[in-house]
Amino acid sequence: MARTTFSCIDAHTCGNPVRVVSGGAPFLEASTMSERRQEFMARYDWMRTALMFEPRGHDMMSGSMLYPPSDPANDVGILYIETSGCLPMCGHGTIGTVTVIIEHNLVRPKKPGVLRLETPAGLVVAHYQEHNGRVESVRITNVPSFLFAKNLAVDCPELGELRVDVAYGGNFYAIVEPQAAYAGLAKTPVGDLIRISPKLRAALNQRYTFQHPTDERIHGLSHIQWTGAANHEEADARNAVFYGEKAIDRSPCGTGTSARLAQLAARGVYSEGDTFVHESIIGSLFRAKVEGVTRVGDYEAIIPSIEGWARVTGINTIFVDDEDPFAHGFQV
Ligand code: PYC
Repeated sequence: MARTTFSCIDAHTCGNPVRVVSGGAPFLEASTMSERRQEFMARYDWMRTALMFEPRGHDMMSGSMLYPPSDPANDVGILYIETSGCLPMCGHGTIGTVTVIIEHNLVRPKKPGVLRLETPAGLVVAHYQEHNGRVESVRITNVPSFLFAKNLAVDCPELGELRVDVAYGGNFYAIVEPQAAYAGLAKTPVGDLIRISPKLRAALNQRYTFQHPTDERIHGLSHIQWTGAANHEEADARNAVFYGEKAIDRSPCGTGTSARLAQLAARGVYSEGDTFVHESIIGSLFRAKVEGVTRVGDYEAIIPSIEGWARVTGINTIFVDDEDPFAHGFQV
């Protein structure tokens, strides 16, 4: 019998799961996290499906693996694993991973309170607040984020014609705002969003091309962000991000919040120094800020920061047994 063992520390960031693989990640020959992501997807994707899909995971499962940084000025490299694949960047995943790293001493930061993280999408710097061995909050300065396309028309199954903007915040997001065919989050059952989102994503990817202007490895629309008015008194807006095949992010979504802030900044609603509080489908909050402005290729971009919290839920030793017919997981 051949059995592969993974040591994992499970956590959640504002409600969404983060499974940090602290032992058992494969050795990757490539040196940058962007190249390692390609190598992992080509050679070891079974590890992702085994750890993320049922019966060891579930529809919302998301996690990370840790690698040495390619630049000695940085602290650690992060590979994101998720039900949908290996994301270039994941905000809730980063906040959870930083919390686990610090609370469980997985990496010694070069500078206390700061972790410089190499992600497949680029450098992300995390500042964390620690008290009595517990990380109370994490603020990440994300990769440059920008509005990619405005007012795209799409024939959305079940809803009819929709207009969406597409923005990049580490992944490409279609941002669906209330309009004639979509009444907003408060009036749309979550089950409808889960059923409609993959069809909308497929329709958009079929009709349009989404290519990062300076990184040929980042392409394709992966997420749908449904927006609506805030419920929480401290929030400016509420959102529900769909990813994978059936998942609605329980957190306010870090890369989605970055994309939304980039869209609103491009409209002139927010500018450098402004803050934006984003609420999730379960009422948890991320606090975002426009830290600066820059350019990505021909696009005007913002540098967003996202602040949130995570809690460790347990330590999990996971076996993947060759004789298990569901060794590599399944989805229904
Ligand atoms: O927080 O960036 C995020 C994220 C992406 C997918 C799920 N969460």
